[in-house]
Amino acid sequence: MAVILEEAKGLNKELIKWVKEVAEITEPDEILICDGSDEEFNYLINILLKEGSLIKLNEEKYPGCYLYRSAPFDVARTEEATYICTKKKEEAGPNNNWMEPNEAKSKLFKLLKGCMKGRKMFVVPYILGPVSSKYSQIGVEITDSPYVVINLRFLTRMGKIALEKINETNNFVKGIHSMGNLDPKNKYICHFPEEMLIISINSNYGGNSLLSKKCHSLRLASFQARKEKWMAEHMLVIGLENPEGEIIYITAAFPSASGKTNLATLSPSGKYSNWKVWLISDDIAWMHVGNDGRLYAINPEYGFFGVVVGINEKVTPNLMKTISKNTIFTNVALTKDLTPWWEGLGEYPEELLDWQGKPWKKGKPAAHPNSRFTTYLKQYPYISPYFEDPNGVPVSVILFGGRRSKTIPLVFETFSWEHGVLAGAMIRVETTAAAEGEVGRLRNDPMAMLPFCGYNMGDYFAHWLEMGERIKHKPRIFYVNWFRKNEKGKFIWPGFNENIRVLKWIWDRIKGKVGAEKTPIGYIPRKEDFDFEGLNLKDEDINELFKIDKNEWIKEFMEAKKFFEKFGNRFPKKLWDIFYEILENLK
Ligand code: OXD
Ligand code: MN
Repeated sequence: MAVILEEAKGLNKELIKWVKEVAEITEPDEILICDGSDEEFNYLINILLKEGSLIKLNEEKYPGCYLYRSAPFDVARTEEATYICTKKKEEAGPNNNWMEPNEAKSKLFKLLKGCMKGRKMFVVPYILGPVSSKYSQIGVEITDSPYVVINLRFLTRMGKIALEKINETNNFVKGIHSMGNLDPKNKYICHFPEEMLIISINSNYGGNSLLSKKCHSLRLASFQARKEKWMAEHMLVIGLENPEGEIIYITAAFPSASGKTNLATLSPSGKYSNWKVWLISDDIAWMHVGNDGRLYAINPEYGFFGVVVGINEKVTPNLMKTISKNTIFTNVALTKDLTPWWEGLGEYPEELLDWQGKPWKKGKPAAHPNSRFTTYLKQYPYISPYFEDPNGVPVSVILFGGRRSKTIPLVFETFSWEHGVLAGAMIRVETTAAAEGEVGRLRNDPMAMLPFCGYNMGDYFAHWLEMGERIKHKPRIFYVNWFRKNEKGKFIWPGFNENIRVLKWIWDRIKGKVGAEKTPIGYIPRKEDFDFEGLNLKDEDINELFKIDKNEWIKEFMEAKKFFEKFGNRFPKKLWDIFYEILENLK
């Protein structure tokens, strides 16, 4: 059970000093050091139940599950309020909001002054990555939000185990979070990568407040990874096993709410039921070059914080099983049976409370489109036996992708690592509800990292190229798009579990079993090598799925050019060379 600071034994001196400094500014009533025990979890749950923001769900149907309702205006990541505070503005780059560190701190400390009066301060030590891995890192999040603490318990290895590690290393990332008064005008999520410090105030939404996730695992980690020559990426990691029991490991970078969780939890069925997809990560990968010259990936996280909308028994049965116990649902609807409900689960029930707890009205969303579930990755039936391997898994394939209704074919293979880097850098996708702002607008989102790269993306592209030089056995890079639409505006590709067919083609490519058709933008499948059987796709649909319209692609390149030019001479010349070579071929 969490103990008050004064009674905590064997605490790291540096940690005590910092906690006291933060407490002096924020003035909490009590400081509690979290140990991650069940008792502590129940204590926190009771605080939220009493406060009324949490509801216990039907214990018979959803054992150990709760529904949390957030403030209605605090439901997604706020990119406008997210800053990288490096000494020099160019370090943050045109891809980030920037504030000078001292200016940021003086603004933030004013907001933090006395913000925890009448509240408890929770000190949450956590480990990112398998406990015994040399690639793992430790962080401590100070927060006044019990919701944050219960989420961190799922998402990280937190509490006692992390406190013990801090004493071994004396080195940890510092995160300060306060819900403040949730004032949207004074919301800030600030990163100080040169000091490994994060300060977030006035939001309780996961991506803004669970500092281990985007803030530490991606923004700070990507900054550090460049210096130390490894990679922190917004990528899922899976093992693909064929019927003979051979496995290859695949990572995939798709922008937020674009199907990463679905691919990570793909359940092959029908004629592919003798294939398996093993889950290692649904959102983030940390990758290092191993002694054997291959690229190895670990998942820094311990749990899911995934989008719920669309999950159901039919298409995502294993995921449905995973979230039917020990899960925190945020901003879903509620049936009169006290079970959670969201769009995609099935027919609308007769009686339903929407995500704000009001009677649901026809025509309106019942669950928020960015409603989430938080649970342990280990609850997933096909969690990889290598999930906790301290060395990680060797990556053979990297996928890029995103939501595009036009232009991008179902799948293409890039010509080389460098061309793969260019393809990743050219990702342009339709925006989703995971971030505040307009949904469905096309924006550049290189490697799905635009909101998460903690430094200048010009340098980030150069880092990818440099990593390519260091990796002797490079993963092959492919690009996928499940979301192409036909003239009638309908999705052509069935997606979901049928995506196994695309993975099978990729498998055959890297095993050298099939050839491919060379186009100016990469290799696409020959129709005879790709399994369309049983999908009832018309020839014209198949043609559309793989169509490379040169004019549309030239436009795509022109859009990329505008974007790349923002990075001036930090954009690698090597990528310009490949860019113009392909553009010439398109013409
Ligand atoms: C997430 C996101 O929550 O990308 O994973 O927004
Ligand atoms: Mn994500």
